[in-house]
Amino acid sequence: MNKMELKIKISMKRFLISLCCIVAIVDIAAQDATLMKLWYNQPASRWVEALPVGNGRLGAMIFGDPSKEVIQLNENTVWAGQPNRNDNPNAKEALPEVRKLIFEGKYKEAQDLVNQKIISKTSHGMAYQTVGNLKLNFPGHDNYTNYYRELDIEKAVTTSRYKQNGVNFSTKIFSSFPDQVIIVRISADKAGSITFSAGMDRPTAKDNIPTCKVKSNGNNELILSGVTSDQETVKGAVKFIAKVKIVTSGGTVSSTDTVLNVNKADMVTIYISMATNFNNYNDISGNAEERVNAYLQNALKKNYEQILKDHIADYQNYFKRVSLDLGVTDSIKNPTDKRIEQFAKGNDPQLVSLYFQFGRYLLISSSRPGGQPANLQGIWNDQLFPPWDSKYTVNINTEMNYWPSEITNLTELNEPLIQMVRELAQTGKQTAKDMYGAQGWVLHHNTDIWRINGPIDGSYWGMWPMGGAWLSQHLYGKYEFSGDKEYLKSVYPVIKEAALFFLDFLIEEPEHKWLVVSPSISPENEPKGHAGSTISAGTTMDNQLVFDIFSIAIKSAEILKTDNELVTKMKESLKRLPPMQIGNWGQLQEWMSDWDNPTDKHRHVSHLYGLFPSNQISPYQNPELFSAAKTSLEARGDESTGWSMGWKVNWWARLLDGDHAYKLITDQLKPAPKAAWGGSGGTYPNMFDAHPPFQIDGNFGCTSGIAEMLLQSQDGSIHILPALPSVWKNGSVKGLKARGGFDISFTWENGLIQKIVIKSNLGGNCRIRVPNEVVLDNSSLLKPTSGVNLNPFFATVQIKKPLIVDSTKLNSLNLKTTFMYDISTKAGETYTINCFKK
Ligand code: FUC
Repeated sequence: MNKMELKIKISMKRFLISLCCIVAIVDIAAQDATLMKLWYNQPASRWVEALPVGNGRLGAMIFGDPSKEVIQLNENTVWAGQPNRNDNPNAKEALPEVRKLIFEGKYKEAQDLVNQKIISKTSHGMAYQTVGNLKLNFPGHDNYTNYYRELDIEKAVTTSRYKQNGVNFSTKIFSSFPDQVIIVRISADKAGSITFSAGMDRPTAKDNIPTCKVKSNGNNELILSGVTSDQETVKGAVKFIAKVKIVTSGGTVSSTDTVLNVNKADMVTIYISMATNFNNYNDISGNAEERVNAYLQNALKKNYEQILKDHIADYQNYFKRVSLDLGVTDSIKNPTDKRIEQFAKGNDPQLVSLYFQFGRYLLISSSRPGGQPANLQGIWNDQLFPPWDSKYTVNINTEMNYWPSEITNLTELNEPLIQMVRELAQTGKQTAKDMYGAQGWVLHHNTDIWRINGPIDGSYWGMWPMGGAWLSQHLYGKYEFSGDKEYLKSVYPVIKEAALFFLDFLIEEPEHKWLVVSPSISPENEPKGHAGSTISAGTTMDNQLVFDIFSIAIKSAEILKTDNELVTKMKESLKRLPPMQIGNWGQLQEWMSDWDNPTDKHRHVSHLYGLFPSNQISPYQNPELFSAAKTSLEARGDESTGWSMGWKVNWWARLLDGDHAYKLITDQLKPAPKAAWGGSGGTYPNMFDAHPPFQIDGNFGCTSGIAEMLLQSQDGSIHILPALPSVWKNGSVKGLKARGGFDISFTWENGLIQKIVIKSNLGGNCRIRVPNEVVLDNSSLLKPTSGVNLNPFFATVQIKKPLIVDSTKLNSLNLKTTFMYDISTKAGETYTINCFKK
C-alpha cells in the first residue's frame, strides 16, 4: 500500500498514551476512505483469499491474478432441483406414539420412530450452485512487480494492479445493483498493451460429466448456459445463462468456438450478465435468455463511468449511514492478512471497525429487495454441492445473518428475508396440516429456495418444529425499530399463523401439567446420559420461542385492534408454559429436566436465545436468570465454530461484560485453520468467517455483537455503552438505530460518554441509560429518572418467576452503576446532549 493511501488525519487533540502504545484517534467526520479497505500484496491463491463483490443477485469472487485471472460467478437463483415439497405424510399417525415414548423417558425409541415416520423421505433440501468462472489469460504476465489488490468497502469496488514490462495494469470490478451486471474494467498506462484471452468453465459432475455449454457468438460475446443438478429425488430444472460481452477501445477482438481473444487494446470493459428461468419458489417458467439479454442491452447503453457512479451512489446510500471509530494505530500499514495474523497481539482497534463495516458490506452485497435472502454463504459459492448445500439453516444461521440489519441501519435489506418468511408461511401451512393435523404454519430446521418445510437430516438434528416461531421474530423486530403500523399489518397474518400452529401443537406434559412442544430438540445438543439421542419435550429454547411468538402475536393484534378472542386464548396458553429453571450448578437449564453437563462445550447454546436475540433475561428485571445464563455461558467456553463465537459476542454484550465480548472478537479474528474442515472457527485472509468451512453467519453475528457492545435497546431504555471493553477507551459511532425509532450517534472518552446525538423519528419518551452521571446543557428537556417508562417500545418483558433448585448457589452480579434520563422528544427532531462529568 502506498503512502498516499495511508494519509490518515490524526486529530492531535485526541491521542492517548496507553500502556505500551500510542493510539491515534481519527476524527469521525474525517474517517479516511483508505481505512475501509481490505488489501493484499499478492493475488489470491485460494477461494477464501479471493475478494467478494455482489449486488444481492449477482456475486463474484475475484482472485486478482495478473496472468490467470479468475472471476468466479454466482446468481442467487441457481439452485439444484425445482419446485418440490418434502413433508412426510406418515408423521400424523406416528405423533401420539412419539410423544408417549418421550413422556415415558424412552428417548432412543422416540428418536428411531421419528427417523422412520417423521423425517422426510423425499429430499433434504437442494443445493445452491455456482454459475461457473470467467477466466482471463494474459500471456507473459508472470513476472510482475509492484503488485497490489484491494476491496474498497466504501465504494464496493475491487482493484488489482501490477507492473509488467514497464507497463502499469489495473483491473477494477464491481457488481451493480442499478444496472444488474458485473463490470470488469481493465486499463494500462501504455496504449495497445492489453492482450488476453477469455474463456468460461464450470465444475464438472461426477465422472467428469460437463455441467454447462460454453460458446462464443461472433459478437464479442461468450455464453455459458446450463441446467442445475438433480438432487435426491428431485430433477434439476433451473436454466441459467451467463453472458459476457467484451468492449474494447483500440485493438481487436477475435473468437474461436469457446474463447474470445483481445489483442493490443488500450482499455477493456467486460459486461457480465446472468439470469435464470426462476420466477418464484413455485414457478420456473421465466425466460433466462430474454432476461440475460435485457440486462446486458440496458447496461451497454450506459458508459462505464456512469455505471460506476450510479453503483457507488446506490451502495453508499446504505453503507454511509453508519460510521465507527475505535481508534487507528500503525497496524493499518500492514496488509489485511497480516493484520488478522497479528490481531491477538493487540493494538489494532481499527481491524474491529473494518470487520464491523465488512459485515455491513456483505449484507448490502448479498441481500437486496427483490432477491433471495443471504444463505449460509451469502451469495458466494464456487461449488455444485457446497457444505450443507449452502441453503438456509434456521436453527440459528439464517437468523444470525440478519441480526445486524436493524441496529446497523440497513432495514431495507430485510426484505428478502421477510419475503421468504411470507412464502414459508404459505408452504408451511400445508406441512402443519399434513404432518401434524395442526392449523397455522410450521418450518423445521432448514429450508431452501423451494421453501421446503419438512424435517431433514435425521431426528438428531432435524426434529425441531420451531423455525417459524424464530423467523417470525424478525418480522416484528422491524416494526419495533420503525413503528410502521402499515408494515405490521402486512406481516401480521404470518405472525398470527405461526402462533396458531403452537396453539394446536402444544401438549400438556404429565409431571407439571405445563404446555410444551413435543417432539423437539435443543438444537443439535445431546443431554447428559442420553446416549445418541437429542429428542425431548419442553426444551428451554422452545419455551422461550413459544413465549415470544405468542407475545408478539398478542402485541401485534392489540396494536392493530383485531382478533380479541385469539388474544385471550394465547394469553391463557402463555400462563401454562414452563418457567425457566435454574439447575444444580447454578446454570440456566437447557432442558425441562436438569440434564446439563458442566463440561459440555457444544457450539449451540440454544437456551440462551432468551438472553440474545430475545430479551427474556435481563440484569435489571430478573437478575437470577441473568446470573444463571452467565454461569451456563462460562461453562460452555469461548472457542468454537465461527457462528458460535459470533453469537457469544452478542451474549457477553448482553451480559454487560465488554472485556469478555472483546475476547470473543479476538478469537473470531484469529486466522482460520488452513484445512477446509475441522478445528475451531476464525477468519480467512479475505475476512470471511470460518465455521470452518466458510459460513457467512459468523461475519454477521460478530458485526451485530460489536453493535450490541455499544448500544442496546431491548431492556426498558436505550443503553449506551453497555459493554465497552477496556481497550476501546475512546471512540465514536454514528447512525446506529434503537427500538422506538431513534437514530443514535455518540462519542466517548476514557470510557465515559461525551456527546450524544439522538434523532427521534416517532417522538415519545426517549429513556437513555448511560455509564456516567452527566450534567446536560439542555436540561429543560431532560430529567433523571427511574420510574415507569411511558414509551411502549421500551416495555420490558414480563416472564414467569424462574424455578430454582434449592441447593443451588447463584453467582453474584456486580453490575456497574448506570444513570437513566428521560428526554421528551418530538418526531423529526434531533437532540444533542453534551455531557460533562460532574
Ligand atoms: C447447523 C450447525 C452447524 C452448521 C450448520 C450449517 O446445523 O450446527 O454447525 O453451521 O448448521
